Amino acid sequence: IWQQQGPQVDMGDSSNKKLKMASHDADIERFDQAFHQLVTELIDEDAKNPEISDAMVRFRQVLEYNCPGGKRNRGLSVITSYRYLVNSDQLTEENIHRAMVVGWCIEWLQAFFLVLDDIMDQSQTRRGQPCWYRVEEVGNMAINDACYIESCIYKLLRRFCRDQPYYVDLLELFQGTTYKTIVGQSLDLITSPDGKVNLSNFTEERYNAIVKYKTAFYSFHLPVAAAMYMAGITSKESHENAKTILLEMGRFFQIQDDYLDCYGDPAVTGKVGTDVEENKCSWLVVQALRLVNNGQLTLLQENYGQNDPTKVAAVKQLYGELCLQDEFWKFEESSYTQLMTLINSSHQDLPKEMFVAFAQKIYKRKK
Ligand code: DMA
Ligand code: MG
Ligand code: MG
Ligand code: MG
Repeated sequence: IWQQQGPQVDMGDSSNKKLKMASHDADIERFDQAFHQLVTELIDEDAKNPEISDAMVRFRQVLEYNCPGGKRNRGLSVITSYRYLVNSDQLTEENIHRAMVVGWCIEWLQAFFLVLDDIMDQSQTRRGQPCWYRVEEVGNMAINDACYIESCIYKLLRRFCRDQPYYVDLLELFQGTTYKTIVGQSLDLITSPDGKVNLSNFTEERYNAIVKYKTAFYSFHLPVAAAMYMAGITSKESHENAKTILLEMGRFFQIQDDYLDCYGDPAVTGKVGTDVEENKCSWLVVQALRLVNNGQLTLLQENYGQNDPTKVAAVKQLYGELCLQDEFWKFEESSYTQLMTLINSSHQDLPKEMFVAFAQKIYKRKK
């Protein structure tokens, strides 16, 4: 449906498109295979050192439990974007493999954030299995495991990209993006203090800042910016233009995540929501605050942000009375149209279909 709605996007030369898309399924298969090779690459050498081999046995488990099993949208976007950005003579086996490594580095970065996010958000499940910190005998050790996962990113980049002209750009991009995400997580956490419900902190402005920093940079800007550097695109203007579109997509993605926290099917999303209990500045509560009357505001104040199923149910019932699902569907429609307009109106050298392909992966998602 989405393809038929909103402004049409010029897809460019269709034969070229076919060539680029033909490899998509094969890319997914190769991407998944590359995972095991990268784990071996990271673990095997140190596993031979008897002084530290016990830690390596653990870290192999850490990686296998936490890095795969997701949608892999972020990692795969590096490869898809790279295909859109380079000439076919640059699409060598080696270059594609390096794009896969960088794609996995983003999945590693995501795993690092999620292991910690689940501790901070007191979540129970992730990707259909218990959150890592909840696995027996893991507990607080998950904190060091997360640090290990992050350190792998730089091992992989060094091992596979050190001789490439874009190596330093990639390093700075990963480090800069990590910093922004940490800032976003901090804003998220200080806006949802334990046991101190203050709904007046939940403004649109604060909401936009949280989601831009905690989600949009690492999930949307990072994969495409990485592919751009790998393709030799360093112009500041091109990077700024791409960033504008990608941050808008990222904002929409986190709004969906907030919607799914309440209305998603845990069997599909693989996680059970905790936003109401955890006093989160979620898109839903921000919309609710826009729509409530005085009585409903009091109800919200008395029931939000507490670990009590009856109170959580009261909040969700209020969401129902305020028709927040309809609000979301309306928002999803208009957001898609707005994004396509933004993509079409941007005067830049980058292929529009690269952005459209990314957008089509996320709109109307159920997980
Ligand atoms: C996630 O926000 C952000 C990061 C950086 C992991 P969230 O807590 O809403 O994510 P989830 O719903 O997946 O726990
Ligand atoms: Mg969370
Ligand atoms: Mg969180
Ligand atoms: Mg969430």
